[in-house]
Amino acid sequence: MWFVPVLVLAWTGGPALRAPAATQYARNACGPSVASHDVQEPPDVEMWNAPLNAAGEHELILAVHRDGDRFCFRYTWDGVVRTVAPTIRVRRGEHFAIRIANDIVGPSAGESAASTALPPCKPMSMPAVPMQHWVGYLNHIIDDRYVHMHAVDTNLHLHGFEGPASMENVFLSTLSTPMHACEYDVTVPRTQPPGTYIYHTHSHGSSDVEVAGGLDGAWIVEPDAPQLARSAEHVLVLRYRVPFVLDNPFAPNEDAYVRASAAHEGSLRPASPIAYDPFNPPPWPVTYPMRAGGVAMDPTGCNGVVSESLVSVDGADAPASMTVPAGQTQLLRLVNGTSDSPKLLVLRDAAGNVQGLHVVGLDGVPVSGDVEHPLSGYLALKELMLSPMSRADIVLTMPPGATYTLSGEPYCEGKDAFFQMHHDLLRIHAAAATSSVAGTIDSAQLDPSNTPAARLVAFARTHPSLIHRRAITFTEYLFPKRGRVPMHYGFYITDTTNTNFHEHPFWPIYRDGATVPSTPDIVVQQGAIEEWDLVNATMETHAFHIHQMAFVQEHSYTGVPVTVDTVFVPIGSLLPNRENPNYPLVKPSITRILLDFRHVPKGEFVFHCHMLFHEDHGMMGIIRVE
Ligand SMILES: [Cu+2]
Repeated sequence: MWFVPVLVLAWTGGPALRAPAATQYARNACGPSVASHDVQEPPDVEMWNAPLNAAGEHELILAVHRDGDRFCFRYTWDGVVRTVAPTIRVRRGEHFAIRIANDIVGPSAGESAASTALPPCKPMSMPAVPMQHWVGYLNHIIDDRYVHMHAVDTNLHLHGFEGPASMENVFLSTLSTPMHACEYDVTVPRTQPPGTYIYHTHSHGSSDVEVAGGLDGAWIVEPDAPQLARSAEHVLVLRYRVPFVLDNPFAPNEDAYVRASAAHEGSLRPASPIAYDPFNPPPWPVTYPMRAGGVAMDPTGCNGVVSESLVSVDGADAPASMTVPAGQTQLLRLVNGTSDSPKLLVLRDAAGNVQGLHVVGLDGVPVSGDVEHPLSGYLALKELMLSPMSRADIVLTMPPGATYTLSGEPYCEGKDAFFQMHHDLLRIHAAAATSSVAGTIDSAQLDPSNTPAARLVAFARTHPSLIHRRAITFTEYLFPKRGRVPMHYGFYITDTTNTNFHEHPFWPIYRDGATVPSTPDIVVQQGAIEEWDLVNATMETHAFHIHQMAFVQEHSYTGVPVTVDTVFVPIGSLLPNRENPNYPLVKPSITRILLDFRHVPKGEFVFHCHMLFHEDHGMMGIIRVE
């Protein structure tokens, strides 16, 4: 939704979320805010060098703190207390432990306890709240449950991790034990592709506020034999600047518009569900009007009135600045660490000419499929669409004296969403090399029809009877106040292949003693290959992500199939609605992906929208692989 950064500000400033205790303890816990344009790359933590815990595992203890709108991981490394989220480096096949201690509202006992003394963590259960029903997509029933989550719980997700879900179980909560700490015992699968990943907190209902405030960082799976010196690698995390700064201070007050939208939803009368083809769904009225309360939406695109939060590069104000040696191959590990902002990135030289981006890896996965030489092959792209939590590994060799600028390009996230304005994010200067240690590497342009992603698509085309298809639909609403339940959002992700669907928020239910819910929304057989049509029936963009696996996006802005773990889901298109011109119809967009469950460990995990405001408001489902 378009209000995200505004709401981040409003919520975190509101009395409901003020820390109830230990305010003095939390203040300054995240160190000083750095206001500089010089990129300071995050410190490396090599897990194989981490101290041993009581169980004899290499262990990193990350204590989560809050200081106003900022959140941070506080940890000790080499005897120094640090508050910048580390780049966690791991090796394929390696075993280690990460402990998350929850110090948001005060010091946790689990931070200093022996690892063997930590009780197991239990899931965060949803509170008992009444269910309300509304009229939803295609006249189906919405099962709405409103909860207001306080940003006091936290946990850990290793985004892109392909091992068992039990090792980074996001259903668990640090607040579920008296010690307020969870220990994650992780073994990196030998088959985990070498590349750039991201870790972040995943506490349902507060992930947006926490990740927007700083609770994410890169984790890197090292190749078995490095192709480049570490000094030629650069970890560049795009994050909101905190304190938040809006880039359009002229946005009007949209309160009346919001109220009109909610009142409209409340006025809809139940009607018979209409018959439909899940894979060719009919147009359906939008949730939000074209005009209300003096705010008029532009039907051709963005209203242009909604502010976006400025982003930083590794905490440096944009345009940030870095210097690299000329004539030597550099590996840029670009990470979109914003909670809600897809970024369309372009690289230009000083004369404004677009430079091809040589992408060797997307979302950690080498585009060539060559896990022994992950930098050996690249796709040349003119632009890069990075959804929240998406990563791109780029090789770059610059001529002496050159300056290239990486910018976020203007584009419209949809009638009901942000207008992304142009921002120069990073200037890269090439200085004469002072050493000849790191040279150039051979990286060849790939034949896009012969990547692993292209081969899986070709297999699916020639074996349609082996492919199980689903339609997964994104919808969103504003509901009016009813009784004691205030006006609120509902965001849903629904398997609409099932023609008896009910839109409903993420709502896990656990049997006694269980650490995963017994209420999956989707059940998949291990060994299956599935094709999912991601149906966007809204006028704002979403970002699909599923845990424990990467998947293939069949068609993308790149023009070729690519393997990713997070995918941009563009808006539908508007059509006139004769019955109610103020609520035009949306012809849904369809983004098609292939999911190969042949090597996905059995278990329960989640799929969700990675616009974290949406996830927190329900747009998440539970999958069981059995
Ligand atoms: Cu979304």
